[in-house]
Parts: sequence; structure tokens; C-alpha cells
Amino acid sequence: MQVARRRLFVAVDLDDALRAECAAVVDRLRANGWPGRWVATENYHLTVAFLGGVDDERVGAVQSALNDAASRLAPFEVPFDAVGAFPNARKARVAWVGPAAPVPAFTALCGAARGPLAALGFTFEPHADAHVTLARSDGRATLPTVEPPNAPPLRVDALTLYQSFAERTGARYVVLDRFALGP
Ligand code: 2AM
Repeated sequence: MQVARRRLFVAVDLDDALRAECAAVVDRLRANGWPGRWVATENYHLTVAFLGGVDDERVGAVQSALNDAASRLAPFEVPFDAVGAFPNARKARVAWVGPAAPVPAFTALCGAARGPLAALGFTFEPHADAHVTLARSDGRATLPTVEPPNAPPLRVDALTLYQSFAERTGARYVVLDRFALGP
């Protein structure tokens, strides 16, 4: 019998003001003619851990690991003062918004969430840079220089476990669980 699997990832959510400001950055990139495949505004998030396909019967262990990790962390802030590209602005494959400098508390959050998940057998790419992906492209166009979001720093006070569904119109993310940071 085939085991049912869910495609899961862990993320930090944006508040509505920041979401709108990220959409305004997209407007500026569009106005400058950058050819992106744009992420739907409601899908904006900071990825913490991408789990991929998870057997149904293991979802409970994932929830329990995240609940435990979140309870040991304290809320912190992430400034959104940069617009950037991976791998670089001249060969922009991913356009993002996020902090101009690394945020140690975010790296620590990723480590705290991924550690117990790795103990369950999941593997992760090593990077843990806070970024909201706005668009993907073929890497042939330089990312134009545009103003970053005009919003206060994001207060990170919870982790969200998402299930991702591949739809004809693009990815749809559904909240499975949320874990507040702190005891
Ligand atoms: P990114 O866009 O922030 O880089 C949900 O698919 C999220 O998981 C994506 O937003 C993506 O983060 C992240 N992710 C990391 N590794 C992935 C992978 N191998 N396949 C799909 N998504 C991945």
C-alpha cells in the first residue's frame, strides 16, 4: 500500500503591512522591466526549513519537534532594508527582499528548528539567510536597483508549518500548525 505524503515546509509569516510593502517592491521591479515569474502575494514568507515529502504518519513527530524548538526561542526582529538577487544582481535568478546584513537570531532559529528535524532523518541545505522570494527568472537580466520596503522591522514571534499543494495556477500553501516562540 502506498503511504500518503505531504509536501511540508516551515516558515516565518509576514504581517499585512510588510506583505503590501513587498508587493510595492514588485511593482517597482515590474516598472523597471525586470522579467520575473512573480510569487503570489499571499505566498510570501521567510523559509526556515524545507522538508519536502513527509509520510503522513511522521507529521506528528515533526509538529512535536517544532513545538519543542519554538518553546526554547525568544521573539526577535528582522529588518527589511534590502532588495537583492541570488546568485547575484547581474544574473538574477531569484529576486528577494530581506535584511541587508545577516540576522544571527534568524540563523539561530533555523538551527533550532532544523536540528531536531535532522534527528528525525530530514536533510537541509546549509544556507539560512532570511529572505522573501518575490520572483524567479532565467538569470539573464540584471536586477534593477529599486527602493526596499518602507516598513518597520518584522517581529518574529512564531513558526508556521505549511503544506504546499501544486495547483494548475501555481503553489497553494495551507497552514497546518503554528508554534509561538517562547515558553
Ligand atoms: P525560498 O523561495 O525562500 O528560497 C516552499 O517551497 C519554500 O521552500 C520555497 O519558498 C523555497 O524557499 C523553500 N525551498 C527550499 N528548498 C526547496 C526545494 N528543494 N524545493 C522547493 N522549495 C524549497
